Amino acid sequence: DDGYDHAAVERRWQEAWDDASVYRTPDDVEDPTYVLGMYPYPSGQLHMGHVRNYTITDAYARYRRMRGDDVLHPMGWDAFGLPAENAAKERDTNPRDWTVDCIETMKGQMESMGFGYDWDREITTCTPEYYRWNQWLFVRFLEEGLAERRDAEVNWCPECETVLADEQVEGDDELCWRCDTPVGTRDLEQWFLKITEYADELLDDIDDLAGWPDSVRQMQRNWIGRQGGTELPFEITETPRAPDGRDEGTEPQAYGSVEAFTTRVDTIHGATFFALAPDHPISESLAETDPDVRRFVEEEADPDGDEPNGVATGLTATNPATGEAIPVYVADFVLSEVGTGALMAVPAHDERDHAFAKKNGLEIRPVVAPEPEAGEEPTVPDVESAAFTEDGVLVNSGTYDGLDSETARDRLTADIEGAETATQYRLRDWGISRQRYWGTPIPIVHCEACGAVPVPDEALPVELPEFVNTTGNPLDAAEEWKRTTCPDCGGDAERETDTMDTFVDSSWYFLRYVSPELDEAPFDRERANDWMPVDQYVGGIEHAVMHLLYSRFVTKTLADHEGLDHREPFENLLAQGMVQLEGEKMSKSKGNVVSPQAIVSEYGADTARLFTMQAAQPERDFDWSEQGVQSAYAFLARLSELVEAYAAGGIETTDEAGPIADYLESETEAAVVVATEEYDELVFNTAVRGAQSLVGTLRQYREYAAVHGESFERALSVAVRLLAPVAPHVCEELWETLGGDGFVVDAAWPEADTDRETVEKRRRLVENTREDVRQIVDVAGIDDPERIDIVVTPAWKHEALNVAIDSDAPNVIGELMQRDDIK
Ligand code: ANZ
Ligand code: ZN
Repeated sequence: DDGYDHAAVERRWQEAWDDASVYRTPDDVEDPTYVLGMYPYPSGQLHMGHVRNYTITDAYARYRRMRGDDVLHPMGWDAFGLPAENAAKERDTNPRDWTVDCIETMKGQMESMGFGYDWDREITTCTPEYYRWNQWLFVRFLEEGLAERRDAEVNWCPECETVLADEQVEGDDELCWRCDTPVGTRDLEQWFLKITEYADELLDDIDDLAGWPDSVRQMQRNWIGRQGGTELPFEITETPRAPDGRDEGTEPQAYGSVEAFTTRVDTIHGATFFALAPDHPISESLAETDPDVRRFVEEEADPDGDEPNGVATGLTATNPATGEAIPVYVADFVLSEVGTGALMAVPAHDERDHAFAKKNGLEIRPVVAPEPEAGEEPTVPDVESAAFTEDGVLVNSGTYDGLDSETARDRLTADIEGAETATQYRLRDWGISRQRYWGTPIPIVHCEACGAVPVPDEALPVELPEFVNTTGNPLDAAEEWKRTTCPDCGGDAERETDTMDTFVDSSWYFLRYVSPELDEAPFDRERANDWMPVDQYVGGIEHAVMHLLYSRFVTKTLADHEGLDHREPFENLLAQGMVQLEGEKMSKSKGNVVSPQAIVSEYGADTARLFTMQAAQPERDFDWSEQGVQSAYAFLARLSELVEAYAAGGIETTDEAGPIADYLESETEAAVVVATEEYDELVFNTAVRGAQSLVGTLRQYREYAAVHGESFERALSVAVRLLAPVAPHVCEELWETLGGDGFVVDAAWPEADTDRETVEKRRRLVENTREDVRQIVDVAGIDDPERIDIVVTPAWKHEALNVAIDSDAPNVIGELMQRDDIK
């Protein structure tokens, strides 16, 4: 039994499924189950990560279908993006043709894997039929006040000549994620979607996402980064400085009050200086008259540097708790987009402030001590060499001495005039403008008289012009395309030449699948309300933050404004682990890539699928192993041989039931119970293992004796169905061989009328019995070891016991007779 004709079997059933349209989504939906794998970027090659991702969704979709659900399991292409543009430049073609080619290749590869998609619902984001709705959504965002144009400093990759999202800038060296060039900055007018307006809801609703991995939920929480703190005013005074030649004797001048944000107002008595961001309005106005400040702001400030840098301003701030005048600096570790862009600095309790104070010879005054032992006085910490950053007990803080940090924060916020509790987020608005060709044109017309005017819905889509190979943005070079008239006043105007971040495409694509051809709206509300949320979403952990957060945000806006009844898009999320080789991620640069196509042609898709599901739990990384592939293949070959031998009458059968048939029936039940539970939880490796061991038992039984026809056949039919979600082609073939009704794809999932607990109990009993019988046989010298592995019912043990008694092995018998289950 060293093989089977996998190529013929797979070809045959792929055609038969296709002819019968077995994967069509039903129109009437009673038990909707929406199973979705993250759609791929059409790079042109399906890799092992795809194979694993899509085998998980496919096996689960097949399982749910056999359970009788109405299943939506679609596939599409995340088809815009930089690689297509770069490839087009390299090959002197255009991004569209390159993308279409890649899609064709990958679709063929997916079909060869036997993934059961409803291809009638295929979507491709670079088609005007799709991106039209990105534009439509953008105009809705504008109408709702959720989109805005702002001047913004952006990450700029000089090599790709494009703006990068923060997340596309990698590592401490801040390199471009695509080309590893060091990233710089630029000021540009950019479009933003105001995701920050949903920050609280996005954060709070994470608590309800019980079907998501904790790690992903925590990553989302950290990304949103909500922090409670205090905002409080500091009076700023101009103290004339001698070197400026100004008169030292005059009265200080009031400069106004500046708000600072702090999470540690309990440390306010230790605030020994005040710091402003380089682009704080006060810093900018000082820069006009003070050459030191100007030089710092324009040249020296380096927010990404290892050390905090700053320049004294000659201003002082009044500490509202102590009334003390403290110096004001402009410092590059203060960020204008965090809090208020100004902070009270406490060198004794904050690391950056400490480093800055050391550098500039400023006072380091400890005001919080570690919590003392009960009944003891707090010991003021030594903060000369490092800050003490934890909460503790206040010292050097006047009437607040002895309070714990938390209580002190509440008191001080209440006591300081003008202080208020405040919340601050790490999350920023979503900048979606990209200076790139291969994306959705932002549907805006710039008119000198009317400003930025949205393109009316009737005029959508704004289609991309033909690609031209230039160094900059091809849309800027498309003179004819750019020239247009203003939708408001009819005057001459120019089109916006930026395109959208491709994360816009993927932030709602799961909704397009419910009505992919709809011409009036991005999605059919009723169908979306039926199918959504996605029951099971599967994809890579690299999308744990942005894609999932943007999708959640857009879903919430659609619930608020477009009649969607769901506020969360993905009910259950599985982040699949990596397929590695010798512990390393497969990558072209490491030269350790195993091609799925090679495996499919040598062993078949079923083997590739079985191996990837069997190797580990879906969340775990696992190592590719040729040996593992071969053993998966050998298993499928043995299964085929067994079923075919049985169907061809090559296995001797009897009508007479007996202990072996009983045993087999309960093993079959057990396999159903375990596999069902494990498929429900997407623990495919365990589900498969159960079915495989049932097949092993059947093979032993057949070796041993004439098999009980009815229970043997039922066991075969069960094994084939339990394995069908993972190895669909060969199971379809064997289902036919067994005379099953219709396709196994549509067959009913086998039922069992026992539960897991009973199964486990029985298994333990069987194990004990088997152990006992082994001993008996050993001592009695019964030469029939095969039989032990099969015949392990208590009834048979008695039989074996009798043999043992006959053969006079008193010690073992005596020992065995002590046990309850034998007496
Ligand atoms: C006083 C203080 C004392 C602070 C102390 C911290 C520790 P994290 O660091 O994540 O807790 N901050 C406020 N505005 C800022 C800005 N625009 N740019 C950079 N840093 C800013 O964030 C909160 C702290 O960051 C705030 O609390 C403030 O320093 C600083 F022992 O205020 B703290
Ligand atoms: Zn106009």
